[in-house]
Order: sequence, then C-alpha cells, then structure tokens
Amino acid sequence: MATDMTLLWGSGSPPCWRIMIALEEKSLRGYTQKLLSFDKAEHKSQEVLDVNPRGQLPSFKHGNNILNESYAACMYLESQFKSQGTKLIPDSAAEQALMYQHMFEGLALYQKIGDVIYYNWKVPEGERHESALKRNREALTAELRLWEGYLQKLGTGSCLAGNSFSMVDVVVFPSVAYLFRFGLSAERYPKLAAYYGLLKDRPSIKASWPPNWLENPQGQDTLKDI
Ligand SMILES: N[C@@H](CCC(=O)N[C@@H](CS)C(=O)NCC(=O)O)C(=O)O
Repeated sequence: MATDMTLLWGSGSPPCWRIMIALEEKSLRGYTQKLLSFDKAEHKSQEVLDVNPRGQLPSFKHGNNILNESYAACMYLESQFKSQGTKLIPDSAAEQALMYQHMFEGLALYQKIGDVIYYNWKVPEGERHESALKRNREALTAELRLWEGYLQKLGTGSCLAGNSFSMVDVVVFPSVAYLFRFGLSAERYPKLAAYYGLLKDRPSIKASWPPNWLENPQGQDTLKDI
C-alpha cells in the first residue's frame, strides 16, 4: 500500500493522468488522493500552493519528496520501484533511444495541442488574431503528421518504443486521448487512432480514465478539421 504518497489532481488533465497511469503500472495503490476542481480554482488553494508554488496540478508527494512535474514523478516512480509492477524502461538501447526521443517530443505535442485548444483561454481577447490561431493549427497538423509517420514506421500494434508498453506510453497516451476527446478525425489520423484503440482499455489506463469524461462521454469538436 502506497500510504506515504499523496496526489492532488484534476480530472482530464493529461499531466495528472500520466502519474496515475505510472502509479497503476507500478502497482502503487492506496495512496492518498484528492480530486480538485479547476473550475473552482482549487489548484490555487493554499493546500496546493504548500506543495506546488506554481499552483498547478498534479502536485505529488512521496514521504518528504515533492515531484510536481509529471515526467519527473513518473521517472522517479520507476526508479524507486524498479522491481515492482511493469518495467517501464526497456533494457535494449534501440528501445530506450526511441522511448526517450518520443517522450520529450511528447512535450512538443502536448504544447501544440494546448496552443490550439486553449487559444482563447491563453490569449487575452484584444490580442487574439485569426492568423495566429491558424498558425497554431498548422503547427499542430505538422506535429500530428510526424506522429503518424513514427507509428507507421513502428508497425501495426506497436507501442511508442516498440512492442512493450513503456514510459513513453505512460506520458504520451494521455495527450493522444485528449486529441480524440477534442474531436481529432480517426480517418485523417489512422495510426494515432489505432494507437489510441490499442491502449485505451489497458487496465492502468481504464482504471485512471478521467471521471469527468466518464460522466460526460460526449467530447468537443475543436480539432475536427485539423
Ligand atoms: N509541467 C507540469 C504541467 C502541469 C500543468 O500544466 N497543469 C495544468 C493542468 S493540465 C494546471 O494546473 N494549470 C493551471 C494553471 O497553470 O494555472 C507537469 O507536466 O506536471
């Protein structure tokens, strides 16, 4: 039982989801968790600020060790619980190279998704320009084509670093799920859709599926024309 761990999280947040998948994969259950509401600005509460001065979720603690960066928390969990649950860092140099490469590219993917989906939230009303949003949409399209190519090269039924599920899948899958939640076309991006289909029912992913998505299965169509 992971009773010395606490996770403050928000539903539907890909960074929070990454840590929850890693915890499941490492068989770390029974941790203290608190679901907070972004709508009620609970991520700016003193409870969060005490752990995470950025006032962001996830905020994660293991004993006295604080890890508020989702990638850092996932890597830490693998390192501390190496022999428990799924081995998330492959031994083979070729798979490790792919894993690290795609993990960090996953940050660019996540950033570009946010630049489109949250354009209005990020840019104050008077500073918004159709041309800037168009550029962001084009940048996301180019990024998604790269991922289609990577998955094509990996082959049908492959995870992102090869046949085995690894850390790159822990951190990138939530972004891919987000894409489809926001209406990405499975016809236009068949490899990403197949990857999504391959992993969406994996026990660690199912167990941590965002509760607000379960309550409201209808997503949005923001990305339908990307
Ligand atoms: N670098 C952080 C990013 C965390 C993050 O961006 N969290 C968002 C939710 S998805 C958040 O709390 N946003 C509220 C804010 O920045 O005020 C990580 O990967 O863990």
